[in-house]
Amino acid sequence: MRFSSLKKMCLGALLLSLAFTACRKESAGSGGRSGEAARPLSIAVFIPGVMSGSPIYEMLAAGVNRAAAEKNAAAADKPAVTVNVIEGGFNQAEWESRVTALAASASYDLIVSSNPSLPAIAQGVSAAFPNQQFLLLDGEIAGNPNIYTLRYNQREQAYMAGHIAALVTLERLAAGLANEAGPGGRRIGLVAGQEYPAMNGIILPGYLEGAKAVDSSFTVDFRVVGNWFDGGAGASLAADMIRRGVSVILCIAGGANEGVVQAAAETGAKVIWFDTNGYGVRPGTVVGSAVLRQDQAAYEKTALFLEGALPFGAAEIVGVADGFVDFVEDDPDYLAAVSPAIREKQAALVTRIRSGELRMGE
Ligand code: RBF
Repeated sequence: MRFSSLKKMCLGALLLSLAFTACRKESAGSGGRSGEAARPLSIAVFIPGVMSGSPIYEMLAAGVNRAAAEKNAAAADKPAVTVNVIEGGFNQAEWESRVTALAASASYDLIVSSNPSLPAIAQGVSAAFPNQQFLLLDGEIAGNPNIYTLRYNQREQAYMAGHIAALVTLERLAAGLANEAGPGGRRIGLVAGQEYPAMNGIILPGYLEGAKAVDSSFTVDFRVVGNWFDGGAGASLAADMIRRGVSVILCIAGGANEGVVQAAAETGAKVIWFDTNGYGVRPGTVVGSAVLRQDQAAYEKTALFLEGALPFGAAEIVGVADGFVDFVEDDPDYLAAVSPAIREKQAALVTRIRSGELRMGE
């Protein structure tokens, strides 16, 4: 008697979970469905690292949350969308199993993430969980009907950074505030968290190209922290560069950027910020901000998903002309830190890129 009722309960639970799974499958990507007793859509934001110190991830979560909040505000009584932000931590070897677990849970209509290494991970997970859909920024893969990607023209972003770094360096040399970086010329610095194809193949060459547009003798002192959090390592790499005559450094090292800024501030050297407006991080020390509108991209693409209109299978690339990459020129700390002569030259460059007169494929 007890056994058979247990069996019934198990059967009931099984049927329930099957019905639940079927419902989930049907609703995926159909944010516009006319729901009777519809459950909310659920979105997981997977952060490959931690949010703190990495604005590219903070912008990701902010954009998804904004799209969800707008959808919920428009919904009659109960939430239409729920968002869970999950930090994957700095052990990159764990990311694939973390994403697999999210897909295996069948709890999320959409997994959102941002990182050049995520498309390959999602591709593998997608083969095992073909109902799972992904929205991935800062990465690229085309042709998987469950994966949409958007990446930025980071050659433009890095070019603008190199251009201002070179202008500031030349002015400092002329004013006797810096020494030649060594025989053979002028040098600017770049501190990266790690080496990866977009860094070595797009960002570093774009940065050098932007500097060479100012003066063809420029070279780049390129240093790698080895992780995205060690401020002490960032500081010692920057201090070593500065000792060798570099006086402007671009930092793309997440939480380690703090150390680069510290070392620069102590010696009077300057920093170029990447991804977000960083002038306020250390006014007077940060003299350029080449930004991504990742918050806007995350917002727009999540909203499209919620309307059932995200073009899965597509891989978009957006740049300055599309409004997703830019150089911040109107911040009071930029106006205070950088001379009018430099601002004018930088503005002329940015205008040429915005208008499409200067185009660069990445
Ligand atoms: N950028 C960050 O700001 N923080 C990070 O924790 C971070 N982790 C990364 C991990 C990997 C495996 C790769 C390939 C890139 C990472 N980036 C990180 C760099 C990021 O994708 C982007 O290139 C930079 O933010 C410049 O836009």
